[in-house]
Formats: sequence, C-alpha cells, structure tokens
Amino acid sequence: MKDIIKAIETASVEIKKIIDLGDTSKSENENSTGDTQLKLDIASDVVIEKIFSEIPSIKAIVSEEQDSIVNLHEDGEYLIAYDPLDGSSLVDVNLSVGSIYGIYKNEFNAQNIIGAVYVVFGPRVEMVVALDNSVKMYRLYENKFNFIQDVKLNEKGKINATGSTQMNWAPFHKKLVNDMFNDGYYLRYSGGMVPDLHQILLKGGGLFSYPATTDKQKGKLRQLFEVFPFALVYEFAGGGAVDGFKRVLEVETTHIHDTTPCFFGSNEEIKRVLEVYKNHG
Ligand code: AFP
Repeated sequence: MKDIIKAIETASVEIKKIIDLGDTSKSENENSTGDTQLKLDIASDVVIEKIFSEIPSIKAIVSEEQDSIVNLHEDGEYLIAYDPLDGSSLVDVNLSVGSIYGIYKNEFNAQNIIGAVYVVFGPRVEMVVALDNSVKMYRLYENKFNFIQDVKLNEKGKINATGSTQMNWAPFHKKLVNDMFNDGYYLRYSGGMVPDLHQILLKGGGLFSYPATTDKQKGKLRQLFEVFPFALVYEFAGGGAVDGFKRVLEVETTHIHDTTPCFFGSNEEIKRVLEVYKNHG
C-alpha cells in the first residue's frame, strides 16, 4: 500500500507540472461518458497509468477516462479506479480541480473498497488519504507531500453544496435544500466535487448532494471513481455518505461506469436526508 500512495504522490507532482503549463484546450476525443476530453485530462491519465504500471502490487486499474479495465500484474493484490482530473469544466476558469483514487481488493465494488485518496490542485496541492479508519491530509511543498493534520468532521456543519439544477430536482429534494437554507446553511458550490467535498471536510461539516434528477434518474456522479472513494473518506472522517436511503457503500455496481445519487456530510445532515427521503422511495 505504501508503494501505491508513493505512486499517487509521484503522479500528482507530474500532473501539477502539466497544469502549470497552462494548456486549457480541448482534444478531439470523448470519454466513455460522452464528455469531450481536455488535453489535460488525457495527459494526466497517461501519467497515472504509466506510474501505476510499474507497481507490482497493482493487479488492475480502470480510469474514468477509459472504457475498460487494464490488467497490470497477475499477482498484484490491489485494484485501483481513478478519475485523473475531475472537474474539467472548471479548468478554463482557473478553479480548483482534483484527482480521485479508489483502492479495491478482489472486485471493483463498494464492498471491496479499502482505501481512498484524493488530491486537490488549487492554489496549493493537498492530498487526503483515507486508510485504516483514519483520514490524513498532506500538502505538497518542494515536490514532497508533508503531513499536515488528521481530518475529522463535526456532528453538524454550516455548508449546503447543492448539485445539479433546481429545474431537475424532485419537489421534496427542493424542499430539503430550501429548509436547510432557512435554517442558516450557507451555499458553497464550485461545481468541482473534489474542492467542494474538501471544503466541507476542512470546515467541519455540512452537506454535499447530487440527487436523482428528472434527466438523470441515477444521478451524475460515478460510483467507482467518485462516489465510493469519497464515501470512504467521509465515513472514516466520522460522517456519512448515502444514496438517500442507505449507505452508498451498500450500492450495487453492475458496470464500471455506473452512477448513483449521493449525499456526503456530517451525521446531522445525513440523518436529515434519510428522514426526508424515506417517504419517497
Ligand atoms: P466535469 O468533469 O464535467 O466538470 O464534472 C464535474 C463533476 O463530475 C463533479 O466534479 C461535480 O461535483 C459535478 O460534476 C457538478 O455537476 P453539476 O454542474 O451538474 O452540479
């Protein structure tokens, strides 16, 4: 596992260098979800795949940017699902973006996730590692990641990060969001999952929601690359992650690019979601 974390650190230093080159242009390719890829998405993906392919403990990898699983080392113990650069639509406006890694054993599904790492590329580069029931944050300085702090959520927070557009929300979801604002929650939403969830974690708590919508009944965010890794981070930090009805780490995966509605937050907010959603199953 140490080798994998080290590999992610090395890849992040390389990705930071590519971001700093300032190329925000689009490529001519689409990924499997139909998004036009940026040259930056492709370059980050290539860096990660190359570095992971040299780690013997990694059996197979799957990237959000690719259609299928890449087998690496037959005797490897770990499987890694990763989103090389989440939040590509924010690159042109110079907001923070991030990489997300889910570390699995045996099979790519929620029951088998054992670790998660994400890296925020903002004014600073920070890496958060969820392993063995703890969440630790590191910061990049002179090409090295240094430990900064353990990350723990409060029981209740102040942030309400609301995904998708109100036009496509169910009326009860809209009421939940509005009730929270009426109770004093602050809207904080950049449209980048990594910085938005990082903010909630570091500011002690709140709620990030990406519900089922009229245009996307199964939500937008991808299980293996985005939702399960962050679910592990939030659970290990003392909060929770649900699909409205149950833990997202109990959601079934039938295809590597499956999505799911999801809510991440501190315990009070997660209880509130479950309470509202239980009447709308
Ligand atoms: P892009 O990769 O297309 O920018 O999508 C980013 C993202 O997957 C995730 O990072 C955000 O939380 C979510 O989409 C935002 O989606 P909405 O704009 O629909 O709220």
